[in-house]
Amino acid sequence: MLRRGGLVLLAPGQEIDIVKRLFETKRDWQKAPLSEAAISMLLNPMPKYTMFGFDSDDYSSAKVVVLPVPYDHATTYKAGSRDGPHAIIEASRSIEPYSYELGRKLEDKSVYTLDELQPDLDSLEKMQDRVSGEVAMIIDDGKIPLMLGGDHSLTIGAIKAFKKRGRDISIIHLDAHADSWEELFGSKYTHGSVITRAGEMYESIVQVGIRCIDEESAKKHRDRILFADDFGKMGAEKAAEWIIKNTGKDVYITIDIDVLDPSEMPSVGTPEPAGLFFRDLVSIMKSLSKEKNLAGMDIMELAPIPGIVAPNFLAAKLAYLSLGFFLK
Ligand SMILES: [Mn+2]
Repeated sequence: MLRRGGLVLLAPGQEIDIVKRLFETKRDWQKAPLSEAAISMLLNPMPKYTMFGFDSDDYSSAKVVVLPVPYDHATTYKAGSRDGPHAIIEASRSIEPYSYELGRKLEDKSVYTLDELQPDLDSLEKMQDRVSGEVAMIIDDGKIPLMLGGDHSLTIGAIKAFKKRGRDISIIHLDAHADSWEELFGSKYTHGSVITRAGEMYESIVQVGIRCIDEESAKKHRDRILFADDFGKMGAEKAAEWIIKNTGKDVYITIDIDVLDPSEMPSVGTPEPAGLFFRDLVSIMKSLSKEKNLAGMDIMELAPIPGIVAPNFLAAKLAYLSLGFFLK
């Protein structure tokens, strides 16, 4: 039996044997004819429930550790990103392992998926500390954390871990929103203050795809921002050159998935028109991977819409290609 992508390829006739065997094990009252869909499910069992369906239990060989965080208590408008990690992992299991863009497939043993991180409901800050603890362990083990959110406030926790460990990183922030409120709705730790908190830890920050910002930050931080319309005029390649020039060697890439245009990415809690596209992000990742070391990464704020799976596949594919470029 050959496994390719999410499918099991059977030798001719083999499927009939399997269905027959399954049928024979049933009791009489269960011997109703199987529907085509049921047969297809029996013949094509899904790969393991891990990122990309990778079949490896070996943490030590992993270069990347996926940390799913189903938490959206710091959301300020429409909640739902607590379902993001599950939707991304679920979709990622059906990605074709060979990528023509990478010219290869990612190795199963290079990516290890942790269990979902349980929420701490006491406070946003406590939850961020919990994330920080997990991420610190991953970086202590010399591995690259890939956090799947969850709302963007969790990124504060991840960056805190790098700071605690004294790591010298630049932050590349891709988002529709500048997230630069000092505080929002009485809290310094919501998803609207991520970059303000990050800025207290690291000076080197660039923000790309922004199209929603408060007046003070727009003036104060103009030099570190590529607004979405700047990006549109420059194109992805020039934009990547700008990012490369304005950041250090080791980068933490935080992606609020609402950086994408809502026509391509409707599954977000706070959509903004006139965004970037998937191709732009892939192009940026490819360029960055030639010049930078990936210290860590996150993909945040995917709030799946029931029945609309394309955005979930987009997020999963973005993770696959990004890791592929950087792991080389
Ligand atoms: Mn955003």
